[in-house]
Amino acid sequence: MKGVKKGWFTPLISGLLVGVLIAVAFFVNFKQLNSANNSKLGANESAAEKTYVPPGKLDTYYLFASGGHSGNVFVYGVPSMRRIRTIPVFTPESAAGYGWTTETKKMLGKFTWGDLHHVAISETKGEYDGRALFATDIQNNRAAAIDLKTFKTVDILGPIPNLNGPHCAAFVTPNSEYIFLPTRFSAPIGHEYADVSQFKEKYKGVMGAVQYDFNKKKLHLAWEVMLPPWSYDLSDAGKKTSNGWAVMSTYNTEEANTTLEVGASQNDRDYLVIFNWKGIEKEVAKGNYKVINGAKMFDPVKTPGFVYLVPVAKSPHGVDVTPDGNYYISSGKLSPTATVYDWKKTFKAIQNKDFQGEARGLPIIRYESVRHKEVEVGLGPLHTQFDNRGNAYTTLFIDSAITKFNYKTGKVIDKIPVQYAPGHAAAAEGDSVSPDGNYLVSLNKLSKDSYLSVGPSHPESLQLIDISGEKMKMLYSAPADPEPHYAQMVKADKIKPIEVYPKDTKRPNSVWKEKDAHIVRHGKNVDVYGIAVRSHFVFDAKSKTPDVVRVNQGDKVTFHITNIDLDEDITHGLGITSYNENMEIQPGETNSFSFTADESGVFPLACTNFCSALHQEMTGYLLVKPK
Ligand code: RUQ
Ligand code: CUA
Repeated sequence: MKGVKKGWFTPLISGLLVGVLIAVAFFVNFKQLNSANNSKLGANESAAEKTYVPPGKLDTYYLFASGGHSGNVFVYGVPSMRRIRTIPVFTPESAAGYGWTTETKKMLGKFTWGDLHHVAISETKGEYDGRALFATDIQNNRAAAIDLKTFKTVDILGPIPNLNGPHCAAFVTPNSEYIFLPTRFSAPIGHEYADVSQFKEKYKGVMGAVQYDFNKKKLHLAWEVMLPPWSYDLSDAGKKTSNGWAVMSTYNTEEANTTLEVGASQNDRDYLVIFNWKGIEKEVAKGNYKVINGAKMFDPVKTPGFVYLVPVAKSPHGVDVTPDGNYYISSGKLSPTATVYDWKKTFKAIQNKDFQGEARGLPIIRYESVRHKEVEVGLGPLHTQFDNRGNAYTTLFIDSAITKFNYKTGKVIDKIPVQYAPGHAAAAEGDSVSPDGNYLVSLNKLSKDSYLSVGPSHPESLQLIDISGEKMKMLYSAPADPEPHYAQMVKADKIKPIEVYPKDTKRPNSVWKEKDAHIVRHGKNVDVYGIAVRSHFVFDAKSKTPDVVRVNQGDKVTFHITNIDLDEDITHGLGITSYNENMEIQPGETNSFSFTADESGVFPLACTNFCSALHQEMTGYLLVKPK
């Protein structure tokens, strides 16, 4: 019996035990799974909360992102990451009539595209001041200024003589004294002809120093610096203790004249180029320059003491000055290390002539004398941003991540994956002397599986990261059009846009009363001085058909239209059927376009911007009488 009892009892007990154990294990496991799910859900929920800006509420930051080869600037609100505006800069844009109006046509000249890589907000005492935004076109050698009162491009300078692809720009000095434009390509000065076999003798790098007159809203070229035939990459201006100096990175110090992929990756080290812009400014004021193609060219080899080289790991892609102005950080794209350099040590080394030789007549400062820390950040380090607690955030293109480290101690603190291949990152007030330390946006070159597929080419992505704590937290991913290169994030209350253009009765070509609208004919020139007001056009107040313009075939016709609706957001447009003419006229604005009426017939015209319930009735005719 015992045996029998034992026979059934033991299996029963052990079976029960096993069952209980499995149940417990399952329960524990389930609980763990569940809590893991919960915490994941919790993380997503809190991320969603942190980016949610309910209807009627506004974002706390503007993010100005470069639009790359679209030639535009994209404006986002942060933290919602909603895109709120496209500012056309180097490329025509029909919604705004940009490239059709007389003024914008003149600004764009013969160019219909640009490659807008870097944006820079104007600064006062090293703080973003919200007055203007600068950008450069690295293809057609131009610089642009955008007025942040109207969010419109107000001036384009260029093509600037002697420059070839100002990729490293735009970076402004702490009081917006200058916008520097160093070149990516070396070429013979002034587009002269010389075969690439004469690269070493004939080709040069150049750095342009451009100034902006905030009152006249005009850019002009102040002077240029002749540089060795290398490629200059992203740069930064000194601040606080290093104010008056600036630094740019270079590659192809090998001076390869073809197949740069291999040719420019031979040397173990390239250089950072340090220059004393306040000193050069004084030299140029004294007349120490040579005029080349209309530019005042300063030669730092002939007049030493203003430009120095510092060794850096091979093929660097940028250099960034810390908010306190005490350090500058650069990495070689092909080495996993970021080097933190010390400005004070740099000045001391210059004073003591602590050099390790020279290249192309420029002294090379001894690396060991100026290096503060070497930090293992990860693979493919590109650009660095900062918070307000002494931390740096370096993007890692190859690792698809961002590494956070303390730039004083060199200690790596955190690393966060991003989707995918980040170029730049932009921190809140990140290039100023006082970053906010709360948000960082990773500007990624690839999004792969992040969004619904739109075919073989996917959108780029902007990822919002919370950097307020010890660990970085991913908050949001917003798609972007090609191609975000750089962005700056500025406190929303620093930007003070106007609501309507001021009623300025002295403004050329403006008309402010319906009864004053008129048409002037001088031979073949027909000038229409009209108004747009909800919901009609008046071109000729004295005519029985005030919204009809009659011209002869072959006439040169100009429409000058003033929008006299001085109400927020009441924008009109004017488009002429079949004539490929369109413009936008914002409240209180006067705009014009001109064309030759070479085709005869009847051409309906209409307001293109929905302005009222009777927008559809806001029409008229252009009548072109055949010859
Ligand atoms: S560069 S992605 Cu055109 Cu700013 Cu480094
Ligand atoms: Cu005016 Cu639509």
